[in-house]
Amino acid sequence: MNDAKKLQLLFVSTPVGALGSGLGGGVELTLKNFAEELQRRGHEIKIVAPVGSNTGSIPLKEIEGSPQTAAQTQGRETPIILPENSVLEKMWDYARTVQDGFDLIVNFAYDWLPFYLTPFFSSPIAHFVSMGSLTQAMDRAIAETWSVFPETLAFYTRTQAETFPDIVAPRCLGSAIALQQYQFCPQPENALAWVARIAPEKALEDAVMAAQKTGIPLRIFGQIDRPDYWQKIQEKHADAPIEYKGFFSTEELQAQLGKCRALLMTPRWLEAFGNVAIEALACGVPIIAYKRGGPVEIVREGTTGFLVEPDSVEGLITAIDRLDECDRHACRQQAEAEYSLMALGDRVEAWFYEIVEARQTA
Ligand code: HBI
Repeated sequence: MNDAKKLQLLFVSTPVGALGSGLGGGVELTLKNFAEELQRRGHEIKIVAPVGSNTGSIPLKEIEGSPQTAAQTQGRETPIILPENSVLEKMWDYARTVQDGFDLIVNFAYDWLPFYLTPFFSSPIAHFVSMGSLTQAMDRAIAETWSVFPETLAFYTRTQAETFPDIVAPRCLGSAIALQQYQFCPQPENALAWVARIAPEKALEDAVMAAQKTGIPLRIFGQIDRPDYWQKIQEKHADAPIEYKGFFSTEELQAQLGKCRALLMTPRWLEAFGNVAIEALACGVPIIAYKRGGPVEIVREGTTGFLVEPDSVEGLITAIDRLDECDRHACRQQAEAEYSLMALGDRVEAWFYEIVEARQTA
């Protein structure tokens, strides 16, 4: 097949909220990155997303309806649930009616319905899986799609893909950021950074304890998702050198993050990727992260950061003491080499061509 063929692509968004609302977490940035980079390469993209979405210059079909409950809030044995007047159902009904006009439909939902529908569509469907294993019903839907159409699945990282049963040699796309929006900062101030939604699964208290023990101030960035949890941390560690900065735009965040000596990543759950890690690298900031999930594949031990025993505050402290071994230029260089939109675009384009080609020769 001629790789120069320009594709007509229909992107079907996550059903948990409108694009641009932040409710869709990291996958919102991923969808935007895919769309902008592929459009730049001459492919034609249309996005189907819940009403209220914002996709800039990319054509958008907005769909009304009730959102899907976030999968990470449900237990492993939760059955498949669709609300009345489901936006997921209506987005896929729209996709069905327009499918003949597209070479490929791309699913960004971590939900059962699009996996189930795959063999019923005449156009091929690519699935981008945005989280690790959470429920048995989704594990099965993903495994069954894998067994029939393995080329249609892609993940962020190997560590994430390995949480699913029966997935062997998965396609992993990683992630990317618009590097020109991040400025390299060669000389930091004496401060550490922590960037995430403030919620128990992100374990801010571990970073706070590390700041307290080392005496190095911790600057905290992110939406206060759980005010009760944040309140408790402040009460319990009243004398810790911490400062809450706020939830910032990329422009402001990168300016502040760049001035820090390191980014601490302390999640208790398995982070599928962790976009803040590559934002830090782009600013020249090394990463100190628990050795689980996406950061395991990002951090270059001793050069662009350290991976420490999960849930060990002592491990964080030891790594902080060794920060001088890291090289801020190497951080920026790693971001440029591995996490540019260009590099991501090459991987995504190769994936899409492979699916379209497999369908044509089938
Ligand atoms: N939950 N049910 C469901 N469907 C999604 O597409 C979904 C989700 N939870 C989170 C999520 N997507 C995104 O925030 C990812 O970035 C993690």
